[in-house]
Amino acid sequence: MSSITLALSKGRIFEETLPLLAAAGIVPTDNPESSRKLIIGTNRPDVRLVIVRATDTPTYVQYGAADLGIAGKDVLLEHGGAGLYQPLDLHIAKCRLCVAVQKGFDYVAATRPGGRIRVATKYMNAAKAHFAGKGMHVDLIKLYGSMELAPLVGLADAIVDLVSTGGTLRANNLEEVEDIMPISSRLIVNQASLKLKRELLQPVLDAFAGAIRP
Ligand code: PRT
Ligand code: MG
Repeated sequence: MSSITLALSKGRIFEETLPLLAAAGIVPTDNPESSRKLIIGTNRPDVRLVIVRATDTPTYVQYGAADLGIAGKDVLLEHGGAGLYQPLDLHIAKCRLCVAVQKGFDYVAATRPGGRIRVATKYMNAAKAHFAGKGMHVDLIKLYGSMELAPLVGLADAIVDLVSTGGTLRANNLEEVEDIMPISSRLIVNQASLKLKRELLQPVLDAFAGAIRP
C-alpha cells in the first residue's frame, strides 16, 4: 500500500499545521511536545508525520525521505529549493525578516556610501541579497541562534533576524531599522512523489488549500 510521509518541525509549525491536517481528515496520534517519538502516526494508516529540525525540513523532502513538508520561507531561502515544489503559501507561522541594531546606533550614517558594517545572521543568503540590492558592502557573520546578543557584546553592528511580536528585540534594547520581507510557511512537495503518488497527495493538497486563512 502506498503511503504519505509529512515532515514537520515541532513548536509553532506543528501547532499551526494541526487545523490544516484536520481539514484533510488527518489527526496525529501523539503530540511531539510531550512524546519523544520522531515518527508519529495518524488516524489514517497511510499517513505519518516525521518530526525534524525546522532547517532540515527541505532536505528530508528534497531527498524523498518525506513526500511533503512545511517550512518557513526563511528556511527555504537558505536551502535554495532544489528538488521541491512549493505549491502553497499556508499563511502560518507568520513573522518578518528585518535588520535590527542596538538602540542609539546610527544605522543611517553607518550605511552611507563608503560605510561598512558587520552583520550577524543565521540567514546568510537572504542577508547577502538584501544588502547587495542596496549596493552596500557588509561583513556577514554566520550565527546559529541568539542573534540578538551579537550587537550587545560588540560582535556585530546589526543583525538580520525574524521578528514577530518585537518582544525579543525590546527585551534586548534593540530596534528594527529595516523591514526585509514578510515570512510565512509553505507547503513543500517532493517532485517525484507528486508524480508517483498524485492520487494520495492531491486530496491532501486540496484540503490544505481550502483551509488556508490568509
Ligand atoms: O528553534 P530551533 O533552533 O529548533 O529552530 P527554528 O528557530 O528554526 O524553529 P522554530 O520552530 O522556532 O521556527 C520555525 C519557523 O517559524 C521559522 O523558520 C519561521 O519561519 C517561523 N517563525 C515565525 C519564527 C518566528 N515567527 C519567530 N518569532 N521563527 C523564529 N522566531 C524567533 C526569532 O528568531 C526571534 O529570536 O522568535 C524571536 C522573535 O520573536 P518575537 O515575538 O519576540 O518578535
Ligand atoms: Mg526557534
